[in-house]
Amino acid sequence: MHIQVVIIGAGPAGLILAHLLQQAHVDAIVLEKHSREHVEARVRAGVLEPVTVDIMNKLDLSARMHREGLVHGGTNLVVDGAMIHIDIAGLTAGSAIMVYGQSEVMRDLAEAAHSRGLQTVYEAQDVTIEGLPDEPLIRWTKDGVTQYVRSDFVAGCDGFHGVSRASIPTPLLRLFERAYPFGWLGVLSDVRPCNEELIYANHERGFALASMRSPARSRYYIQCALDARIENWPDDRFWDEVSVRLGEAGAAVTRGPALEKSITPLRSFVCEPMRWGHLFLAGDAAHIVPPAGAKGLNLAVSDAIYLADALSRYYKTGCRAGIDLYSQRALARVWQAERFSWWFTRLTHRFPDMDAFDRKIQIAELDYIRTSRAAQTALAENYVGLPMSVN
Ligand code: RFL
Ligand code: PHB
Repeated sequence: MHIQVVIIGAGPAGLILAHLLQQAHVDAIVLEKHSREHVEARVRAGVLEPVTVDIMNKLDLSARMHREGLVHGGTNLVVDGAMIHIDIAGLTAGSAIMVYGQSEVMRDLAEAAHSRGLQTVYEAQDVTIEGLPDEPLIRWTKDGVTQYVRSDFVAGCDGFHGVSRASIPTPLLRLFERAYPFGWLGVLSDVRPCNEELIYANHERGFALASMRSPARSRYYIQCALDARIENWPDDRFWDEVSVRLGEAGAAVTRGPALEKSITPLRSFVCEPMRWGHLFLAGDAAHIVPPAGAKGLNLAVSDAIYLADALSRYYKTGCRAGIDLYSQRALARVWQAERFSWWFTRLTHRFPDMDAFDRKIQIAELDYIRTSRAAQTALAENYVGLPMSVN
């Protein structure tokens, strides 16, 4: 069997790419290690940039998002209890973020993949890529039967731990990495959010984030030690801590049982280049950002847009320019998001080695943001996502 494009991974990058390729009449198959239920059950990102919303519109996949998602024209910072409102819409000529969970995005993408006849194989085990860099041969096992396909191209959309990046010889890659000395402990609960918009709080005891999924479902995070264990964080301890760190908004926190509780380590990571011959990397397979900037899912989507554009141009006109430029175009946006996420993490978190001087500098920067429209504009512009390059 031969197919134009094999996509490994049915996360946001893989499924957005599959839908875009279908629109461009490019043949593709998606191979996903886990079941569809597993992929949709993962509680991850919650904030969509306008670029992501636009592509869901363009794919005619946005009806439920517009019905159930929450449009926020602002966000908030809290420093030692006092709130700073960032008027995103006012500072960016009307841009807004869409609060809509990654699980909902995945459900919309997977349902449409099914109804539109996209070839998707869930529970594809032991995927391997041979014949790289130029003549990919992809094997996998499904229900005990080994299958294989030859393809023109492979899109590695299989996340940080996938096989795609691991198939590239290490001497050909440059890896850039920063590990942070803390993690995030997240709780999802069916309680009313404590505020209409998100709140990012910098507190002496560490960072906290108040987010939401709907008017009846909240998502909270607190910075925790790298060796923190879920069993040491019973619900009451979590609610006490989040209420303290959120300052004045903390009083409005409604407590409830945790539907989900998880710990995520934080890291910044970029792999260059994002292409080796006929293999492309997209999304978490090529880069990771700490979640404070809400950029992970959105970067996965912008990579998929660049890659779909490159491949559809190639199949339509034979022009390889998009393919040759893919890594460079994607990395330009990736590094902007890396910078913003790193900066926002440094601004809002308590680092274990921080001394009194570092703390004063953090507070001075937050004070500057409180009083400077220019500083607020820089934050708002990056938070809603920088425009995609079109060349
Ligand atoms: P994904 O979503 O990880 O999807 C990759 C898919 O590939 C599959 N896979 C394989 N399939 C076949 N063969 C293999 N060998 C495979 N290996 C892996 C996986 O099962 C999976 O379905 O990557 P993608 O598409 O690049 O999307 C990236 C986003 O999901 C990610 O950036 C964000 O969710 C990051 N992230 C967060 N981002 C935010 O903006 N806000 C958040 O609050 C937030 N929380 C998170 C997160 C990521 C997390 N993990 C573990 C990566 C919380 C967690 C726990
Ligand atoms: C979330 O709702 O899960 C969320 C929101 C904003 C972030 C990170 C996570 O920056």
